[in-house]
Amino acid sequence: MKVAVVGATGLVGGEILKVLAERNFPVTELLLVASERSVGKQIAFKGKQLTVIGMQDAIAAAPQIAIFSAGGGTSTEWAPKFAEAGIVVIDNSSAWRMDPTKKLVVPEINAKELTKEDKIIANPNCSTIQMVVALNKLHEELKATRIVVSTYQSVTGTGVKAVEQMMNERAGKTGEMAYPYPIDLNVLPHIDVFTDNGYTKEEMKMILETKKIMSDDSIRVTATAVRIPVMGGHSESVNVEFEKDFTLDEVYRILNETEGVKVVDDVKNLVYPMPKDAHGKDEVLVGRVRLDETQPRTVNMWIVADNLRKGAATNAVQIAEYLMKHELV
Ligand code: 2RA
Repeated sequence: MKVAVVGATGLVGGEILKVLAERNFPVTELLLVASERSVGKQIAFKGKQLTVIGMQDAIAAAPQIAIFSAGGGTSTEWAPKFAEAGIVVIDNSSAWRMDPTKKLVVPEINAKELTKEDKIIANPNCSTIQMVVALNKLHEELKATRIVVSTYQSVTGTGVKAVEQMMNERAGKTGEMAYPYPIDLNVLPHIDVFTDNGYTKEEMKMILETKKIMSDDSIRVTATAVRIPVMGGHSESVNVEFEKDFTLDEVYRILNETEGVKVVDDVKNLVYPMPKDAHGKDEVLVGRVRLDETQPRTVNMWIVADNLRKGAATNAVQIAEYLMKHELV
């Protein structure tokens, strides 16, 4: 399989290269693609140095799959050009996620909807992916009616500049600011831009993408997205109300049977999911599972995953694996 990674010099791009190598994705030729200012840079893949090329050269080289992680502007402009050339685009940006003509795919949940006609496939937002992986089977069995989520998101979700801001602050150095305020020793209730309803775009992504991936517009979702000075993964406090009655044991049984989930929950021994444990892993870790004692048929849980892995790179590579396995590319 000839594969292009567009945005190869970014944090997610780097993680895609790692995931392709680790999972032994059968890459016959890898094209590393980035904006003009990165063309000519050298990046290692499986022990070989590869040279970064530009967008037009990537199209001319005719890969079968292009995994984009270069921001919404690049995806809006270039994904259709790749698709017109017959290249299947798996896009990590928010550009195509809510387009009704494009599929928004988490392989464990809805890859079966993919067909040969899908030339631009959207990868959901990181904080949405980990939540729906944890909740989808519970929804199938118990029917979720309302989700209240608050996130605690890693600076790696913003990118290299944000990691540098936090590290500079930690070292007492000044440098470029990725956020409007200091992030170290601070918490920002603000991810992505504010929208007219007072929610941020990150919060609206969680609300809208969840319904699309779970194919259920009736689920009521409300979200508060928060940036914290952490690396390694995003954490989420999730309160879910269901239509059907259940016991806590059933919730554990369903979570234990959910593909992609690892239950990490033994509070007597102080065992619960943390970003430092999720870092570098592909599973979504779920713990602190308990009944909401204020109302029936409702549970609280704590969901943690590496936002650069299952939240971005791994999910995209799993989509590519599915396309290949089912001969859709
Ligand atoms: C963030 N969700 O963490 C974004 C990354 N896609 O800011």
